[in-house]
Amino acid sequence: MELWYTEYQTSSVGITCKTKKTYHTEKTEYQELALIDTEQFGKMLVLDGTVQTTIEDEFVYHEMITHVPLFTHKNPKKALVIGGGDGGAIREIIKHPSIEKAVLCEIDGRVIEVSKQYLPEISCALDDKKVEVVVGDGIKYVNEHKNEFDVIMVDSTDPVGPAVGLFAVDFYKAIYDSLKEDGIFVAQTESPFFHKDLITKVFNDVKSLFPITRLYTCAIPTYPSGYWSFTMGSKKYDPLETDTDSIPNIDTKYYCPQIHKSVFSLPKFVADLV
Ligand code: AG3
Repeated sequence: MELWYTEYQTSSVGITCKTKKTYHTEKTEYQELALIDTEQFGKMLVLDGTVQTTIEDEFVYHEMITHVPLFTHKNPKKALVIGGGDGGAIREIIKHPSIEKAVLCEIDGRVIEVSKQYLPEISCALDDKKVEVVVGDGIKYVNEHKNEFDVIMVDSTDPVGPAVGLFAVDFYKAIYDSLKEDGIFVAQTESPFFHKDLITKVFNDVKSLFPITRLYTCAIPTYPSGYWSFTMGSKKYDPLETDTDSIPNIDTKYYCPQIHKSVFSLPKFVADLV
């Protein structure tokens, strides 16, 4: 018998994948969690019916949410990931030569545990000695840690349920205060095709706090519309002024010095959102 999994991305569009196996399903304290194996994309983590990450395309998202801000900063030593319990962003951060410490603050400890069990390719760095894992509320965490981080990445789920507060201007203000005086913040900000109002709102909120605000995009096949955005707020460094010739070679599949600046060249309809 064939079993197919569908995420309903909007009320009229979905992505459907033929599955090979269901490894795990549970209702955690915060959300419904599933770990399935798909023919096309390999193992897939699903939260509340939405695709979070897959073995085949996770590199795009995890490299783009981390290396763009890390290489925009001149010397990042301490980084924080809010959400991101699968560990993919952490795996990329610790590839970075100057990083001394990476903190993961994920509200749902079960996401971390299930990822460690079934997605070692993605979660492999969570036990690294430079990594501290905090199971807790990211909003509370940034409010309790002021002037501490060089780079903060918000690797959240969609702006519904447990993640609503991670798209609020008060939270961005707390992040601003949690960053050092030359700190950089990046958040995943959904699809330029399906979430236009959200992108405009987040950009304006970030712009009201940070002197430099930039939007960048990339292709991620398993996310709604296959085209995704990230919003950066920076206190001092402008990614468009990064000296890309001095970026060292690190082990990546999507990010490279050329991509560092080109992702900020936006199609007209996306540029018009901000
Ligand atoms: N977090 C962003 C996933 C959003 C996808 N949305 C959807 N499928 N409707 C990814 C977590 C990876 N560390």
